[in-house]
Formats: sequence, structure tokens, C-alpha cells
Amino acid sequence: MTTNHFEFQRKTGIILALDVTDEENAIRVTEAVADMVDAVKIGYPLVLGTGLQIVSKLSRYAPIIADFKVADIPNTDRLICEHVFKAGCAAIIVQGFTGPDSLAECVKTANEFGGKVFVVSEMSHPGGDYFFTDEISKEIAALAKKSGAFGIVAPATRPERVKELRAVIGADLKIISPGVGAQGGSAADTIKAGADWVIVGRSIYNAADPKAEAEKVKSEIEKLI
Ligand code: FNU
Repeated sequence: MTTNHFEFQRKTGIILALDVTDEENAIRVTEAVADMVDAVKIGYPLVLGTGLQIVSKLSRYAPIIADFKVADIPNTDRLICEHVFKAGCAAIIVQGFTGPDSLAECVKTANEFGGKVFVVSEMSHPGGDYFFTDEISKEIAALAKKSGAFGIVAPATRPERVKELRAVIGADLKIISPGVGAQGGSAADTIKAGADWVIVGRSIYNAADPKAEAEKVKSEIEKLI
């Protein structure tokens, strides 16, 4: 019998972003890197491609984070979160700009299932700071803390922002940071700036040898300790 992983702990500091769109590749890559990553993040590309039942297949290898960037009214947010946690996900990523009531509903629903909520504070792509100015990102991070979220999502492409957002949330909340590799961010700089985990997608799952690529990121982080 296999046990599904639910609780995740920081061992390597890496979360795999699994944006492949078919089950065969999803299992192949996850199997290859399972020992190198602390969690696997899935989102619309894989879930729309395969269905939510992919969660039970992947959570044998690692805890699963559902990156649905939930951004709706509280009732709809609750319905989405219920599906995600019933499917066996360990955590969900939600947007923070929807405000305190939506965020509170996500956290409440996650707590009912023993799951965790990460709140996007600022996105990693070049246009990510167009509306999410420094001040707004900080306000969202502060709201995430007030709402009882487990952590925030902050951009590895702007380590200086990771540092500033860490100062806002203090040591209690976790930071997961996408943007390493394909988007140009560095794992070492991001962890140095205060992130707990880096999120790495294309540079691992598109590599000829995903395990070797994950090992490179792992040793880059280990050198910091
Ligand atoms: P890779 N992602 C992101 N930036 O890249 N959830 C954000 O600000 C954010 C995210 C996700 O570039 C993105 O959707 F909030 O291939 C993708 O799944 O390494 C992953 O992080 C980055 O993938």
C-alpha cells in the first residue's frame, strides 16, 4: 500500500512546478525527481489536461500544492478549496487582492481539511509589478499574515522584493518563490533573500535529465548552509 504525502517539510528547499499536460510525463518527471523536491506544484495546465484525479497519483511521491490562484467571492473560493483538499492536495495558492473576506474563507476551508494556504503577494513575470506595486504587495503580504495563511508567493526574479516581503511577514510565514531557471532567477539569491523554497518548473521538467537538473539546484542551495 502506498501512503499519500500530505505534510511537507523543508529538506531540499525545492518545489517542482509540474506544468506538463499529460499523465505519462507528469509521472515520469515526478518519479525522477521525487527525492530532490519537498513538494510538487500543479496548476491549470496539468489539471485541465488530465483531471483532478492526477492528485492521488502524484501525492504518492510528494505533497501536492494546487496553484489555482483562487480569486473569487468567498462562496466560490470555498467550493474550489473543498474540491482541491478533498482530492488530497496539501496546499492551495490563492490571490490576495480579492480582500480579507475571500482570503479568510480560503484559510477557514483549508483548516477544515488540515491544508495550507499560500497567498500570491507579487508575481514573478516582467509585468508582475505593473499593478502590484511595492506598497500593494506589502499590504497583501500583511493581509496574508493577518488572515492566518501558511505563507506567501514572492518573485525569485526580484530577490530584493523577497527580502522586503520577508520583513513584512516576519519569521512565522513561509515564502515560496517561483521564477528560478527559465524566468532568470537564481536559487541561491532567492534563498539568501529569505525564501524557504524555490519553485522550479521548465528548467527541470524540460531537461533531458530532470534528476540531474534538480540535483544542481539542490547543491546550489546546500552550499549556502
Ligand atoms: P517555470 N508562478 C510563477 N510566478 O511563475 N504561481 C508567479 O508569480 C506565481 C506562480 C508559477 O517558470 C507558474 O505558473 F505566482 O517554468 C509556473 O507554474 O520555472 C511556475 O510558477 C514557474 O515555472
